[in-house]
Amino acid sequence: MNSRAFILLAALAALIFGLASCGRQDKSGPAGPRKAEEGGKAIELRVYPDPPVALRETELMAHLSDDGKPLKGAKVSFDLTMPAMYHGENRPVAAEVDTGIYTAKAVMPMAGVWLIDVRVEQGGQKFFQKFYVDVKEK
Ligand SMILES: [Cu+2]
Repeated sequence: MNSRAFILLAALAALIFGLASCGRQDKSGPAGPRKAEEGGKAIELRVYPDPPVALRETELMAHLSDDGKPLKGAKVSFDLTMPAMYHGENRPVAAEVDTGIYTAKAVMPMAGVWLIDVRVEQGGQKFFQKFYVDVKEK
């Protein structure tokens, strides 16, 4: 085999290997759901798609429960920030789409680590949970 053919073969092998490793990464599956509980009040955050993609619409969904029962009629909002830098206010307000399930659409303008603070208010009580979400490059 001459050297030119060898280089071509090596490049082809690298390409195939690269595609194969991308395929494996894609099968790693969703990162969520994320759940935290305090004083019987549980907040589970799901994001669609998971992981979210920068500059694309993401659906945020909070499943709320109190002592294991779905938490109805709460005011829920999400506060989206990037710990590394300031991106301005990004606080979509959620609507209750089913008992204890609240959703809002959001756009995160940059890939990287975002902090999603799920804020809940019900019957004069306020509570929250913060979740880290890794946003992918477009
Ligand atoms: Cu940023």
